[in-house]
Amino acid sequence: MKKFIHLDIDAFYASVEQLDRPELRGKPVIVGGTGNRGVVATCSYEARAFGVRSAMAVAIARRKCPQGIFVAPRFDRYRQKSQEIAAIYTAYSDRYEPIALDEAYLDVSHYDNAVPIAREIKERIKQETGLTCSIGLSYNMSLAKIASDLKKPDAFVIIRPHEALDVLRPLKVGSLHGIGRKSQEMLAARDIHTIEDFWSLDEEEAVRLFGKMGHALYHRARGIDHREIKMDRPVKSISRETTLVFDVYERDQLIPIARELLTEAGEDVKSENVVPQTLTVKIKYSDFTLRTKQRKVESEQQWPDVLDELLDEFDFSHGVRLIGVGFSNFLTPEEAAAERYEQLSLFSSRSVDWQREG
Ligand code: TTP
Ligand code: MG
Repeated sequence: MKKFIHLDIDAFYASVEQLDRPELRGKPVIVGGTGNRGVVATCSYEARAFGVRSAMAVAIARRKCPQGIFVAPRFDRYRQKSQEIAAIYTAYSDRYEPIALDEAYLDVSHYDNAVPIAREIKERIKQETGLTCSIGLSYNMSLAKIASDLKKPDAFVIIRPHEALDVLRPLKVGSLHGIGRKSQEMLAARDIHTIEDFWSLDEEEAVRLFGKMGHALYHRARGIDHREIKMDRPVKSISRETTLVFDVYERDQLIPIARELLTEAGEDVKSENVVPQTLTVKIKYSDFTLRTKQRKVESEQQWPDVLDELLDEFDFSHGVRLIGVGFSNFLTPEEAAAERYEQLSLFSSRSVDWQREG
């Protein structure tokens, strides 16, 4: 099963202002164009209690919340904080996709239990940046985002496969990423308000109303979303790991588990269309010490044998609590083919010459 985190800082600009100016904490802070003609970029949850919202005219916000403290945005500072946040979550996965300064998706499928990982990220963001965030964890990107929105602020919500439909059922259709305000109005005119109402549309009708996007919306409303993290940089490693139910002392008991992890990581490698040159095995012993061993791999056929060889290098007598299998040092398929050709021609250059002469 895939696992995704969606994280989103609470009232981002306003929280940074409250962080830097302690006198603003606990107060209705409204960040925006400070003239009366500006609009609200965001506001603290204290200001939201008065009905102030993003994109609202500042003049209206003043009327709703006369005691509001209006401050001008400081984008450089927000970018700085954004980098601090990214430095934390990128340490947990190679596959992440920042969506905004304060928002990102993270593929955490390689952790066999992603729950403590998600908690740790949330905790570290609080400790190290001083900001609270809401985190959603689920088996696809759409549900991870819905989860992080469900109980904002300072939320931590998991949506498991068997819960998805019940969670989705009562939500406003607008909770689905891809249904904005206009679409919501269009659907309301057809008496479709909740996701359960949206289920009454068949896929064809959804496509008639939303064009190509209709397919995705039809499925997302049913908890199905096969999107992957969009990477704007090459992956550096692909791995899978699992914590064992009991400490294991026997190599033979570890082999089938390691093979399974190899298969799963191997599938990710193939879907990424890369050719790994290094295979790594990671072992965490019962005393939590961590050891890794790695070897060069040239072709997929070698993976199982190299895995066995790597396992031979470990001492299992201390008891193993976690095992991981990973690939790294990727080439593109073209680079890999060129590499093979070079090696081949090293050995066969004479015969090539001979053929040419002939
Ligand atoms: P959001 O994450 O949408 O909002 P937020 O972080 O302020 O509040 P929350 O996540 O708790 O609901 O947007 C992130 C930042 O982007 C926000 O702090 C300010 C900026 N922004 C605008 O400038 N204009 C807007 O209309 C919105 C929605 C956000
Ligand atoms: Mg936010």
